[in-house]
Amino acid sequence: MNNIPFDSLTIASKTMSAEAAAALIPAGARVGMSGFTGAGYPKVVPQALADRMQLLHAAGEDFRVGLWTGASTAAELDGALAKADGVSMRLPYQSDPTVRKQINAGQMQYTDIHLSHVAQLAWFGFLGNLDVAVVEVAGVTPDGHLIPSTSIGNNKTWLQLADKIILEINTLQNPGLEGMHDIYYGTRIPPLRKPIPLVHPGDRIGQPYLECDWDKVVAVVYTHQPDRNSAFAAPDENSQRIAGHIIDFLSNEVKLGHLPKELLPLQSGVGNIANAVLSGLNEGPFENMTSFTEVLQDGMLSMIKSGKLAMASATALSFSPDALKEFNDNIDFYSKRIVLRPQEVSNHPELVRRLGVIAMNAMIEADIYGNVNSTHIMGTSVMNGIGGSGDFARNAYLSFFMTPSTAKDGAISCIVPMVSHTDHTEHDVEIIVTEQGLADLRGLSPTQRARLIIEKCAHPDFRPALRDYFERSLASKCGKHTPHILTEALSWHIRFVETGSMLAPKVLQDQPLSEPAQDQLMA
Ligand code: 0RQ
Repeated sequence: MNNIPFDSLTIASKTMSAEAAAALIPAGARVGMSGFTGAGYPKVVPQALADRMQLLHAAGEDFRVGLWTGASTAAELDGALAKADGVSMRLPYQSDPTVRKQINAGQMQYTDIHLSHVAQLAWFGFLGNLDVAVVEVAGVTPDGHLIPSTSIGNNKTWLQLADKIILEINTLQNPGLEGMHDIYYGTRIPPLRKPIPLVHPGDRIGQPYLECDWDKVVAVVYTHQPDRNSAFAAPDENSQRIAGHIIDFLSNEVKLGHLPKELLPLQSGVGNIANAVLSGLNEGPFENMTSFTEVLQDGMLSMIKSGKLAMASATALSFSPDALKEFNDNIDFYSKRIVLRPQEVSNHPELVRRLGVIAMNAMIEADIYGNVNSTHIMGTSVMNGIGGSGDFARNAYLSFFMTPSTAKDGAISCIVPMVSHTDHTEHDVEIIVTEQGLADLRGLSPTQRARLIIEKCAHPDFRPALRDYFERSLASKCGKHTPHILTEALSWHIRFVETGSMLAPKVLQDQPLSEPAQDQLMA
């Protein structure tokens, strides 16, 4: 319930321009903004804040803020504030080119956190006080409750914890969004935690509206602007092959009785490969599927349309312009089949484990033992962040990681002797897929994994060198459980940094597999 009486004059009395609202954010503030994968982020206050920062910087004043969000936002938020050199620290997931550049230049501190952990860390008090929340909503009910927008992310937490609230009411968002959200207010911090009572992706365990203490609302700004809505590339051949391997594998798991015929709830990461896998599933043999994921992209929308996906749970809707039109034109149909939740629920390890989610995430590279790097280029420069991949991978029923076998026109092998940064350890990675094939690592020891990953997933240009590295490691004096030649383990990355290619100057010729290796593969 709201803490103070709300009437029709409340909003009017607090309505102002973006510039006036931005002026209420002090230098050095920690600001929690809405936004998740380019959906539901504030559109005008961040730009006005960036303009103000630039003026103050020109006058010699230091003005930066700490920026917390749900996940990535868009040029009007992350981009604008980074271009104004206005962000001292950023958390969690981001994907903006200017932000990435500043982080990698050491000009912005970046704290990359599992997306399900962000709200609880804020509640524990580990991140410090939250000074201001800037949250986009689709509307306000007559009694002062907030109708969430196209993403929920951490909005519930930001609204509860912040000292001051600035609301952007985006009148372009479809009024039909009302009722699609499920805001659960039952999370507590230890020792008061109770089980989250969700046992099916479509369960509603909360309320459709965000609560708001209007006493804390210092500004309301009206906007009428679209979300980021980037288009997806049509699935390329590699993505289609990756999708094909996954679908064959899942079909076989159904035959083996490891999965029900409608599978288990799907989680799909962001990007073109993930979208291609969903397109493949839409054409594939499975019916009546469900999803328990964080971002609902075009692929899942098509699956809902075709009837293949009966119910989807997420925290954000991140559509291309075409998919957005389809969604808006048929919102009554989709709103019965989609539930949007706070990210602490959409990504909750307890629920991922209980529901038995099938997690499918993209990666940058994996090593021969199955450790996965999702975030760093050549070990030092961050790409985006871990996002929700760890929330799902560790707790999933099946955990897939997928990538083309090479990057940068074949100069980089995405299967390497040792990953240059580890986000998901071998213990959280069950199935690795490239266009070359699929390595099912369940129950295997590190050396068994290495043989399988090299033979099934590595590109033929790099396979001989990987075999050579592995066999020499095994023959060396090192431990035989996870053999490495430590002085060589990162030499592929070093070679790329120095020469622009991971390929050895003299590419090893493809050699036939040794007999023990063949036996292992056949087992
Ligand atoms: O570089 O942009 O210069 O062309 O990395 O690679 O192949 O376009 O793949 O867009 O699907 O992103 C892992 C980054 C994949 C993403 C990652 C280069 C490559 C290209 C991008 P260019 P692609 P995608 C749910 C789950 C972590 C978060 C996550 C990601 C660029 O999926 O951020 O999973 N995941 N969240 O050329 C050097 C390699 C490379 C490489 C690719 N081995 N070495 N460069 N690239 N492999 C969503 C959320 O949590 C919100």
